This record gives sequence, C-alpha cells and structure tokens, in this order.
Amino acid sequence: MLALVVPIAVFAATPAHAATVTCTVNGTDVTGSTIRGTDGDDAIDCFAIPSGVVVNGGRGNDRITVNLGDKAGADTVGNKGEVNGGEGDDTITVRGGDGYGAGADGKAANTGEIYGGGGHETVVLTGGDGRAGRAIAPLSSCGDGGRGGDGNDGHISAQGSITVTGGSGGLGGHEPGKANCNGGHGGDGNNSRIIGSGFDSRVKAVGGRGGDGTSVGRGGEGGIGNDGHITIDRGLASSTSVEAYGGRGGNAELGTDGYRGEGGRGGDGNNRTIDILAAGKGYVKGGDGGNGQPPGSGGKGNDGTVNTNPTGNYDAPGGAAGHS
Ligand SMILES: [Ca+2]
Ligand SMILES: [Ca+2]
Repeated sequence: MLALVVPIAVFAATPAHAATVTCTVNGTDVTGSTIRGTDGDDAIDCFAIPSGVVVNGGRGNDRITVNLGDKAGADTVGNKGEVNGGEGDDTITVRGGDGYGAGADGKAANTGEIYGGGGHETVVLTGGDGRAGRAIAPLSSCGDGGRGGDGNDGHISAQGSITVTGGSGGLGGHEPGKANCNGGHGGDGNNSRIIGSGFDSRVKAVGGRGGDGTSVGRGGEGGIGNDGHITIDRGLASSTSVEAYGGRGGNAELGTDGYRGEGGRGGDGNNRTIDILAAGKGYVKGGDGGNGQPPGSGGKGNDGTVNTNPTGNYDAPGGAAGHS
C-alpha cells in the first residue's frame, strides 16, 4: 500500500502562498507552515492555527496548546489547520477567541482537523465567549449579547478522552428601559464530527450557558451538547462512552415586581447522531431553563439518535424549567 501513498504525496501541490504561523516549541519561537515537535516530550504553544498550517507533536508525550489568551483582537477560531499529536500520550488544548467588541460572537475552538496520532490522548476544546451587548444612547435600543462559539466545528479523531464545550452567550446590553437587550445563546459543544477510537475512548460534549438578559430582554438559549456526529468505534460495556449536556438558559433580569423578561430555554443534550459501537452506555441531558417570566423550558435529553449495542443503552433526562 505504501507504493500507492507515496506518489500522491509527491503530486500534492504546495500552495503558492502557504500560510505560516509562529508558535513556541519548548520555549523557542518557530515560524513555518509546518511546526514540528521533537522525538521527546514537547510543549508547543500557538495563539491560533490558520488554514493550511500543520502542527505535529511527533513522538513523546506532547502538550499542544492553542489559546489566544487575552490578546487584543483575539477574535478568531483556535484551530483552522491541522493538529496531530503523533505517537505518545498527548494533551491537546484548544480555545476559540472571545467575541471582540460589544455584542460580538465568540469563535469556535476548532474548524479544522485534530488527530491524536496514536497513544492515549487528552483533547480539550472550548469555544470563546460571546461579548456583552452594547449599551448605547438613550432612545436607541441596547444590543444583544453575542453567541458563544462552538467547541468543535471541525473533525476530531483520537483515542482517549475528548471534551468539547461551547462558549457562554454574552449578557444583554445594559440600557435600562429598552426592549432589545437579550442575552446571547450559548455555543454548541459539538457541531461537526468526533471519532473516539480504541477500546477506552470517551467523549463529552457540553453546550454553553445562555447569557442573561437585561431590562426586559430575554435570557439566551443554552447551547446544544451534540448537534453533530459522535462515534465511539469500540465502547466498553462497563463504561459511559458518550455524555452530552445541553447548556443552561440565561436568566432574565429580576426587578422589584419579579422577572422582567423571558428566561432562556435550556439546550438539548443531543440533537443529531451518537453512535456507540460494540458496547458502552450513553448519557444525554437537557440543560435547565433560565429564570424569567415566563421561565425558560428545560432542554430535551435526546431529540436525535443515540445508537447503542444493545439498543437503548442510554439515559436521556430532560432539563428542569427555570423559576418565575
Ligand atoms: Ca514530541
Ligand atoms: Ca498521540
């Protein structure tokens, strides 16, 4: 089979203007379209990985971190390229940027590809938070909070523990007496494709919390735990292989006469497809609704498909409604 693979690699064109990135590898700046670790245990840190860039940890138990931190203008997806842990038990942590500017949406942690590359990995992805809505001049409406970024909007394939969490929705803008000050919706945990391979893989997908409303605005809806496709290719009978949790809905503002707006709805645990092959249990839970008038309803545990062997080997409790 190798003979077939090599010519494909030879003919794969290098883009005329290959994207590059600067990361630190064990404390030293490295710039290129491919960032390589050593054969040993490496610490590789990148602010963000653009499309077309590849980060390879290589052998060893590597720690690869993609996090914009509090860099000004950190308004971008964490990984748009490819991260490959390589051989060894790697820890891959990716965070999307928070919304930049009033009411801006948080960004996804991953829209590219992440591979464990062999070994027992720990993969943790967190979407960025939405920013609070704008408070502007009297007589104008205040702005809504931004939506939280999704944990995963790309492709993840690894053996081990994979956790994806949506960012929180932003607060409704603070402009007393105005009507349009809704909290932002929470980001989804998984919106695309996750494959947990091997006998002991576990995937946890968590929707972000909805932002609180201000004045008579609504609380934002909680994010969906899984709105994509999660596969465990070889689950263990004794293990809960996939957990998916909807985010909590945001609260409305509590005035002297009670809540002034509607509470946000809790996100559904699973809205799409979860496949747990061979054996293993699933657990999908709706998020609780936010407090308000009326209160937000709880999310459904399962509004999609959970395939297990034997069938029905999962629990799917709904979330509780908020208080009024
Ligand atoms: Ca390495
Ligand atoms: Ca690995």
